Amino acid sequence: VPGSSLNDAFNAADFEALARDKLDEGAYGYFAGGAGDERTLRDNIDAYARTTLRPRVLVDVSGASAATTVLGADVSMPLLVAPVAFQRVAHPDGEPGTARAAAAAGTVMCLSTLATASAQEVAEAARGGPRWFQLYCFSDRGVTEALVDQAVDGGYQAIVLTVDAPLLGRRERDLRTGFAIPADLEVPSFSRAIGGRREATLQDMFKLLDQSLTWRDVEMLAEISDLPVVVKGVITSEDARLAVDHGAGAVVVSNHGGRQLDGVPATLDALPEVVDAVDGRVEVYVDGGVRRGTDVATAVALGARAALIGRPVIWALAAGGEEGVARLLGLLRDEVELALALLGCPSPDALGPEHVAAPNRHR
Ligand code: FNR
Ligand code: LAC
Repeated sequence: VPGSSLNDAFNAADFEALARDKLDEGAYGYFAGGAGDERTLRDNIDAYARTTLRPRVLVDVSGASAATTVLGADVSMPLLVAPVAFQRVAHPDGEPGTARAAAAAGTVMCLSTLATASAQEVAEAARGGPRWFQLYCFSDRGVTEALVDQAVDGGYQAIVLTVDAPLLGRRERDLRTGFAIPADLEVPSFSRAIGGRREATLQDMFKLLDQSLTWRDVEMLAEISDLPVVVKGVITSEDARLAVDHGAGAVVVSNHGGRQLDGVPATLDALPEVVDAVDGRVEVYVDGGVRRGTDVATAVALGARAALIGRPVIWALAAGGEEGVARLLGLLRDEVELALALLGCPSPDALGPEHVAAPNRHR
């Protein structure tokens, strides 16, 4: 029955099924797909399935709460909304809708540089909601600085610098469908960079980005605003140490949802080495393959301060706009709270490596 479908969605996979029916092939392939043979895309999910939980019983969980903090800001749960480009391709509510749903759920929305709404529009749509701005640096420094200024003016609380995409990964689904953003769907950052509007593929947009970024640019970014610079896309201990040494305010263990270098480890498998290397100096977040409250608990147990989710938010947006995202985040918050209670953890801080067992993973 049309209209009732949203209430029939009880988990992230249900929303994907709904979204698949609504989106055309090009859009679905863009959101769902990964790079190359999509090994890493699959492994991000499989890594959670390889992990088992070790609950403790007879712990008083009567006052249990999933609430925590990220970068010192209160959030209702250790689950944040990852930056995902072109959200109006999924639904006209787009990024403002996602931002309102995240704010209502009490969690952070991270806005992509390649959004189909400006940082200002999103800030106005979700006043008071905690939000971060994801940065891709354009070769034209003026454009990049304008983006950072907009983030500062819009009350964004962090700059999330994505470092795993100096070039675009090879996404064969998009090559096959010829996925492109039509000229009537504005990507404000791109319009600014080219001084107008036109139809463009993601590859066209990436050609305008700076491929020469190095760790020095992390320091520069940290200097041009007072916002913490969160480095997104670190999966080795070497880079984790460099990130901290160059002033990163936090790091996100991410392989871009398996969309960049195919063949890299699942992020859950890379998390312990990054957590070890960072050694508590900054917060560590993780994304990729998180689909359940138990996945969030697993990530936090292994040292993540919070996890982020990408695709499920898009499926919910496609299925039901802002309302869909609100329902998804509500379901996930319930799942996280239940997972914590059944693990014998009154709060996320009570989770530790002892709550997780996996082959090759030693306490
Ligand atoms: C992304 N991701 C991403 N990351 C980023 O830093 N800037 C961006 O604009 C985008 N755009 C984007 C589009 C789409 C369609 C997807 C699926 C992903 C990566 C994203 O932030 C995150 O790392 C992954 O999506 C996490 O994996 P899951 O949750 O999708 O499995
Ligand atoms: C993507 C880019 C926009 O993954 O980050 O599609």
